[in-house]
Amino acid sequence: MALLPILCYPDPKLHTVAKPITAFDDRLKILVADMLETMYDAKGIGLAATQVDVHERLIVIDVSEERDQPMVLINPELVWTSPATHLNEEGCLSVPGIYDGVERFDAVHCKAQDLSGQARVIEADALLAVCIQHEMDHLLGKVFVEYLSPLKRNRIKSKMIKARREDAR
Ligand code: K1U
Ligand code: ZN
Repeated sequence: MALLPILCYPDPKLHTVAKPITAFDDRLKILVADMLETMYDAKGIGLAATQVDVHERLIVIDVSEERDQPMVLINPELVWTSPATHLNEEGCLSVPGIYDGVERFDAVHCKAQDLSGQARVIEADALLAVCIQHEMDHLLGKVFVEYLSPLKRNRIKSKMIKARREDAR
């Protein structure tokens, strides 16, 4: 297994639209194992393949307290969204240190395939529903800061660029 480098906003590669996965092979199993290792190491509750520069429709999630309930969602699609929405505080491993509110559906039903290609529907609410929506946005090339005002987004962009420059010194 390997830790994968996570792309940092405003890297333009984060805006790539991911393609569906068609081969449920050993390469996919290794990628999933590496993404889970990377997510746990970074203390995240989710990770989209886009964030590790792989532009395929794959996300991994673990919202359990014990960090022992990994979920693998391949080719996810929302098949139902609740009428109610609410504002959630979100963070992102690609935008370290930034947290802000994003309006999300309270609950979603998400159809996805597992590592063997078997399709199932996950009924999610609370943090899992928020995380699924956040990760599915990554697969569309959307980062949560794009829901914020242009003023906030530009401040975040400048902060990230400055932090990267200082890290490189
Ligand atoms: O996609 C990612 O960058 C992972 C991201 C997922 C996420 C966090 C919060 C709300 C929605 C989606 C993270 O895991 S950031 C880590 C973090 O800040 C966090 C960890 C546990 C609970 C809440 C936030
Ligand atoms: Zn994110």
